[in-house]
Amino acid sequence: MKLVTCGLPYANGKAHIGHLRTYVPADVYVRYLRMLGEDVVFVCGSDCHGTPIVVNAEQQGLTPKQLVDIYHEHFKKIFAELDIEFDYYGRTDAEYHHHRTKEIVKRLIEKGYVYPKDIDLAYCPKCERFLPDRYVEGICPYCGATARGDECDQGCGRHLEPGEIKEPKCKICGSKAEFRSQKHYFFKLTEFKDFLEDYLSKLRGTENALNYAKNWVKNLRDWCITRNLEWGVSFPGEENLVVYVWVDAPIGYISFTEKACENKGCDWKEIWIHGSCEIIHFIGLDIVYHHCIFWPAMLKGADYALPSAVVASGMVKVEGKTFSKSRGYVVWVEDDYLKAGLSPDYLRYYIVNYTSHQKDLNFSWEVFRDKVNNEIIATLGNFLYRVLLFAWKNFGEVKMDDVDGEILQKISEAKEKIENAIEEWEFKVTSDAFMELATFGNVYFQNAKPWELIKTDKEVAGRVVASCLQLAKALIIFAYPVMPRSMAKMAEAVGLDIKACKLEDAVKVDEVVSLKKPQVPFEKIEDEKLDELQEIMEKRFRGEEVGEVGDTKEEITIEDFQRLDIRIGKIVSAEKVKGSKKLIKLIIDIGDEHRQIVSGIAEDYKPEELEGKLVVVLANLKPAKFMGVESRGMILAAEKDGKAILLTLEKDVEPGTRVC
Ligand code: B3M
Ligand code: ZN
Repeated sequence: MKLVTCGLPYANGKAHIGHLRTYVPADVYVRYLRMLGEDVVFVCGSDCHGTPIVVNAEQQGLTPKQLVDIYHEHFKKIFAELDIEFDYYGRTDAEYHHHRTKEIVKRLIEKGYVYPKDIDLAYCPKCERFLPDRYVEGICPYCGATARGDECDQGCGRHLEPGEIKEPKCKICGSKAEFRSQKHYFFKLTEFKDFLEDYLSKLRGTENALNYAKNWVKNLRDWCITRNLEWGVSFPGEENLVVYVWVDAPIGYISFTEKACENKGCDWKEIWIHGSCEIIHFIGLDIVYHHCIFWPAMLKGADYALPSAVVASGMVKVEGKTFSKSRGYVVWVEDDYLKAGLSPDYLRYYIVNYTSHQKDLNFSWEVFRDKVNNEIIATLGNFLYRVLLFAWKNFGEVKMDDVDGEILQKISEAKEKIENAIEEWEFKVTSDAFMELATFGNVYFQNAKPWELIKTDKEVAGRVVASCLQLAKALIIFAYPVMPRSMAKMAEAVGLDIKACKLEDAVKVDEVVSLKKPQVPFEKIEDEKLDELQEIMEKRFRGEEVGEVGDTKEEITIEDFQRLDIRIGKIVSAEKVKGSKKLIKLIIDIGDEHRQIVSGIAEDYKPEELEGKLVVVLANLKPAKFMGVESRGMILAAEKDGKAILLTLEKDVEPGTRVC
């Protein structure tokens, strides 16, 4: 058995093509492994903790849980639409995950690998709180660049330990932070130096990951594993601390395996305790340190099994520019791609086929157009459709007793290429192998001219068709892991149960093949659509607002609408929430009661402007807490240039009046 995992996306924003760089190849890999007869468990899940999520939630006027719910569902949907099929897709804020994390941390404590130490941490006197990680901004002590609390993201890229940052400033209120001493807990990473050196000399995976890791292991420091936050897995024995997100996130690989095994009826301990399976991590190149240094040391310290391979994908560029959401060098999976109605298979093929898994991938619509038109449609699609249509029309059933030896030879060669490439995580080589086979098929069909032969000698034509059908079957099998949706469609036409197929079925010759009318394998993309997508991308580069392709919400019924309790309320009092730039606490008269509602409008309205105003209130929204302040309901506003404009009334009415 093998376990394959993917780095956990933060449930903190929408999926973009940079995410897919890891997930698509991992899914392709798992599908190939299964076609090689391997038993595979494939897991991933949302990374729900960490300061970016807490900060972001606060800025959007949501609780961390609410924010995480939104993006967890988003990622699940994206993965389903791209046919990335995990055996289990979990979330790290789930009870079972907290349980496993605490168990492991307790074990590390018991075994003497964790010690307390007083350190000087950034503290905001105005907000009266310690400032973990992204709550603080300052100067990198190593290179002098502007950095955030846990990482020098704009300079040397180093991981920063709490207390290291110079000239700290509070990210929430902007005031100058001071240093105050506080007790935190450290993991004795330095004790694992010899172990790690030996481990890394045996670890398999892509060269990019292994080379970096071998360099870093020379310079280890103990690692602070606690943070001052409320959101996260609480640190055993310390009520006010949670474990650092990079302690609990990789433990998700274990807790999600437990869940996957529950469903599949296998034993997770075989994988994670007894070490009788291979564990293969697919990650992005930016998180090699965490996976090759912190993680194996933690596992070793807690007596868990160790990963066998770390496979790191290269980074993603957009039109040759370094990926950057803030600069607009980004392609959103849902808004830009799926909503344009494009087949998931095109993007899967692009990601796998553009370059070696380890190298940087460049996304451009121009290359996309070329790959879809010339490779997917004109080469693979053309061969499959021509052969299957011709065979169905002229034969219906084809006797396979005389398949050309040259064809079988070519199929075997391609199969071998694919098998070797899978071993090396070189998915470009696998996809090139089936595309070359399709090119060969087109030439073969064209030269043999069965459409002429059939007029003079149906038997000879039948042999050509049988050979081409064998080749078509092989192509469907070989291409299925990369383009599952289209190949499943093609498999139906030749009566293949594709889900049960193994790679070796490509060289097995059946007695007869009965054909059904084939569907067109791939839809052509209109030039206008690609031009539109190109235009959206360029607009975003220029920093202009971009409407989504097909930006409308689904229809609802009047009953759906009637479930909303919307009424008029009168603001009785308003005050700013302590320690927040955006939040205001309102007491609103909604007829039968005075409601407390927290709203993110403090940058657009002063409290004194609000008192006495009539507003529109959604009264039956689930209660939530913002920065510890309870909110029961929401007031409605329009948004213009990032500013809130409150909805109010044309004539005065009594508070509590229904909106219908
Ligand atoms: N949530 C996402 C990243 O840094 C982070 C990965 C966790 S993997 C255990 O790419
Ligand atoms: Zn502050």
